[in-house]
Formats: sequence, C-alpha cells, structure tokens
Amino acid sequence: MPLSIGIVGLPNVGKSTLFNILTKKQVEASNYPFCTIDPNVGVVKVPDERLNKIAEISKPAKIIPAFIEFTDIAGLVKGAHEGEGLGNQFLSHIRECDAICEVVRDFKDPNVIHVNGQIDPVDDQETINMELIFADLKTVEKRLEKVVREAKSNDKEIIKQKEILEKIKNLLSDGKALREMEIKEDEELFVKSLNLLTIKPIIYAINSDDTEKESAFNWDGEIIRINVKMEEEIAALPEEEQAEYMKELGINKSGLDKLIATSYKLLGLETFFTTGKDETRAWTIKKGSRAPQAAREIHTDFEKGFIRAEVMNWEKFIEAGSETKAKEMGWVKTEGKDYVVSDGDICNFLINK
Ligand SMILES: Nc1nc2c(ncn2[C@@H]2O[C@H](COP(=O)(O)OP(=O)(O)OP(=O)(O)O)[C@@H](O)[C@H]2O)c(=O)[nH]1
Ligand SMILES: [Mg+2]
Repeated sequence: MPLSIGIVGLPNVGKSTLFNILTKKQVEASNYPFCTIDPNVGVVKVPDERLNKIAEISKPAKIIPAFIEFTDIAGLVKGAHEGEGLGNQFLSHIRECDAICEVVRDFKDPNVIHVNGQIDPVDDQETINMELIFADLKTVEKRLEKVVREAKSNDKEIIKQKEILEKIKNLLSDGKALREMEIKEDEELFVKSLNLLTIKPIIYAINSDDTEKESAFNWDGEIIRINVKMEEEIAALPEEEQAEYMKELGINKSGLDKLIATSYKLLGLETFFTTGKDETRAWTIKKGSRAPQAAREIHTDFEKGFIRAEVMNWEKFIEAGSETKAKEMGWVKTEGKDYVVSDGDICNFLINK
C-alpha cells in the first residue's frame, strides 16, 4: 500500500486545484469554502528520470513507476479542534495520513475569497498549525487523565507513560509541534501509539504567483513555492507541449514534480529497481531496509524465501549498457540477507520457492 500525504490548509487556498493536477482526477474545485466534504484520494506517480534511462537499455514491455498517495482534505478553520466547520471529521482524515502537505496562500486574486479577508501566509500557517496542536493537546490531556488514575497503582510502565504525556503536554502548551521534540528510543512505541497529528512530517507548499520570491519563513518543515494556477495550465496541455511551454515560462522543472519528489523523500522513502524484458519497475522502500524486506515489496513470500540478491547501481548499468557487460566488469555484486539496499540499486532476488 502506498504511503499517503494529506493536503491541508485554510479554505480556498488551492488544495483541490493542486490535488486535481496531482492526480488528474476530477474532484470538485470551486471558489467556495467547504466544497470538499469527503476526502479524495489519488494515487500519484513519482517522477524518476532514472527509470526511463534504465528502460532505454532493457527495452521492457512495461515501465512501472513508484507511487504515493495524496488525499485532498477539506479546508480547516480556526476552531477546527472544537468541531468548527466539520473540523473533527477533517482532523481524523489527517490522522490517517503519513505526512502532511500544508498549502499556504500567497497569491493575490480579488475573485478568490480569503476566509480572513487578507493574504497573510505567516498568520495562515499559524492558524492551521495551532489547530493541529490544539487537537493533539486534547488527545494528550484525555489520555493523561486516564493514566493519572492508573498511576496510583505504581505500575512502572504507567508512571513512565505519565511522564512522557506530561512532557508532550508542556511542549504543545508552548505552541510547538511534536516533531520538534527529541523522542528517546524507549519512548518511541508509546508516542507512536498516541497517533498525534503534529508528529507527522510536514511540507509547506506556498501557493504563490511569484515562485522566485525568497521564502524567509522559519517553519518546521520543507518549504516549496509553487504556482498552482500555472501548474494547472501546464497540466492542461498535451504532454508533448508541456516542456515547450515550461521553457517559454523559463522554468526547467515543474513545481509539481518537485513537490512529489520532496514528499517522497520526506516520508523517508527510497527507490530500488528491477529490470528485464517484461518490465522495468521502481519499488518503494523505507530508508535502511535490508534485502529481504525489499524483496517482500515484490511478493510477501519473497522475504521468507530470500536466498541472495544480485545488486548493481543503476548508473553502472547505464555505463555498461547491458547486464552481461555489467557482470563482466564485476559491477554486479552478490549480497546476503543483511545487505542494506541503497537508493538507486537495481536488484535481482534469488528466491527459494
Ligand atoms: N489566482 C489564483 N487562483 C487560484 C490559485 N490556486 C487556486 N486558485 C483558485 O482558488 C479557488 C479555490 O481553489 P480550491 O482548490 O478549490 O481551494 P481549496 O483549498 O480546495 O478550498 P476548500 O476545499 O474550500 O478548502 C478556485 O477558484 C481556484 O481556481 C492560484 O495559484 N492563483
Ligand atoms: Mg478543496
């Protein structure tokens, strides 16, 4: 299952427009707050130039990219954590995502209403982030009440949980997100189990009519400027014409591709490849995965049946021009079950079936 990124932000900042061009799947995007009520999920191809270069050599019947999932979540407003504007429902959609893409408006357009009546990215970011912090605070306080009651039994584990919860409560009360807290190894499991919103990695997509502008924001995540309207125009063109149009606009890479690639990295994801006559394919793994876990991506049985892997770096494959040649050069290495797969490896797994 692909990992998912929830698109959040104030109403009318361009979330659905961004989602539509991400997925090319039509959901309602109109100049009306709260028009998106159900979350919309779209599976998005992760652009990767390496894949095509590998395929040029293997000439496979099929090319299959890696995927991540984006969810279009309706606009949050001040008070969402108290249920304002269907807030609780939307917050629960965010809870199901692995990371957050927060769209912040920095474009002027008198035809598009801003909920607060003025363009102020700093204020908007704070509004949204405080809602997420308040929502977490509510979760933590509720849990703390329960744990305080149980702590009377002097159970060591419960006492430790109480300490962790108090630490998190203090941080959140200071207006900070949980992603800013250093979490010790022995705290990790419990903290994860709380399923809090502000621990999720975050990427800020500033929807801006000036993508050259420096972003001097001191925010706790990746920041990308993207002109959603312009990306919409690019995406509307036939694929052959897109590059030409981008050249005219003086941009070499679509902001959309940058956003997808950054999101993928933000999730701690890496890519390995398999290639042959049938298909050249990109597979997604968590950074640091060992060969048997990588093999599992292809088929669950492959982890148990793993014997060994033949591995070569994708650039070496291109340089060699064929698998045979790469083998002759000694660039194909045999690796065992402890091998940590690197981003860009081309793998061939030998499996005991
Ligand atoms: N000028 C301009 N208009 C934009 C831009 N991005 C989006 N819009 C317009 O803003 C309006 C709202 O966009 P949506 O994508 O529906 O906004 P949303 O964030 O999904 O809004 P909710 O779902 O109501 O929270 C639409 O009319 C868009 O065409 C932009 O970069 N520039
Ligand atoms: Mg929307």
